[in-house]
Amino acid sequence: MMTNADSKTGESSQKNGPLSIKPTKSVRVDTDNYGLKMTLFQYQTCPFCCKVRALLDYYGFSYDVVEVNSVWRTQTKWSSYKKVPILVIHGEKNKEYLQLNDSSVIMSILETYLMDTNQSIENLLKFYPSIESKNAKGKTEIEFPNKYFIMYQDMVVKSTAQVIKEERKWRSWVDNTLVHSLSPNVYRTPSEALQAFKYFSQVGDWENTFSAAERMVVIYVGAVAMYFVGKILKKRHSLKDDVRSSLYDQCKEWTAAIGNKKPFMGGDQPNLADLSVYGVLNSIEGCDAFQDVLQNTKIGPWYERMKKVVSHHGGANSSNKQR
Ligand SMILES: N[C@@H](CCC(=O)N[C@@H](CS)C(=O)NCC(=O)O)C(=O)O
Repeated sequence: MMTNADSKTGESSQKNGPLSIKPTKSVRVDTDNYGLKMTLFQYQTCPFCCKVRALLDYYGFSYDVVEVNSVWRTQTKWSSYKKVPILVIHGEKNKEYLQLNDSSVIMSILETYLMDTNQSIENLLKFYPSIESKNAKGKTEIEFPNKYFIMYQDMVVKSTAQVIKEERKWRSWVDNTLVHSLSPNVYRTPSEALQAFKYFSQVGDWENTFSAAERMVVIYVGAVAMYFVGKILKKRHSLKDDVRSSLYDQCKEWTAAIGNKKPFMGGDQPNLADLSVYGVLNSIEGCDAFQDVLQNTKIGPWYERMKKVVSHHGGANSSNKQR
């Protein structure tokens, strides 16, 4: 077993480390007084990265973004962890930087931090060890067993155990169920797959990430490949033949769980489950599948509420947030 923090020891001295990479974009929020300097290494339309951005924007954090080239991944060569999102926190205490891996770990650490912003992120990172194992095909897999846990330590907790469990349950449902419906849906037909890739190219600023020729190859080859991958994933995750109805069922399950007595799963304000579902659906907002979801389920009003509260930094000034 290694810890999330240990995995970074020694890498901070590398020449081409994360701090040497020029951000693609800077998000600045005037009211941000959290005092963290952060860079998100991401793909714009990766659902896991969208979850993290939903949280950062909701709480009104300022942060830089490095858009990673999904083919060459040059921007994450410095990291032994090969997935995105990666959140780099600059200059915490003795370390040049801290590396936070995995969307759910990042969300849990920041949520824990917000309960008392005097806590050091370096210490919080120790609560989220990673475990490496080999899967049946011999590929290394990394798991973070505590990723859905907020570390309450000696804080006063107002929420009931039931509410806390529900939040964890739905966060896990997002990563293990909802997310698996995306690819089979957005790549359902060759033309939808092409439309999805064109949308990803547009919002992911691929004009600046790839040369014109590379972009064409990525879009057309990617669309064909993902059309077939979508079919494999549909089988693997036991989706219905009509993959749309699996996605509709999941959205209906989510809105039914919220009920009609409160605006968000978290009550008057979104919790990490709301932010996770929103982030994942936000990643496909420009695809036909998302428009179909709006037309065939009642998730629209909740989604619009989320969009508003996230884009207006509804959770800003949450230092010393009580949970
Ligand atoms: N459990 C991870 C999953 C992240 C993930 O799978 N990211 C994809 C992009 S959507 C990735 O980086 N894939 C590259 C790879 O698997 O090598 C999280 O929640 O952050």
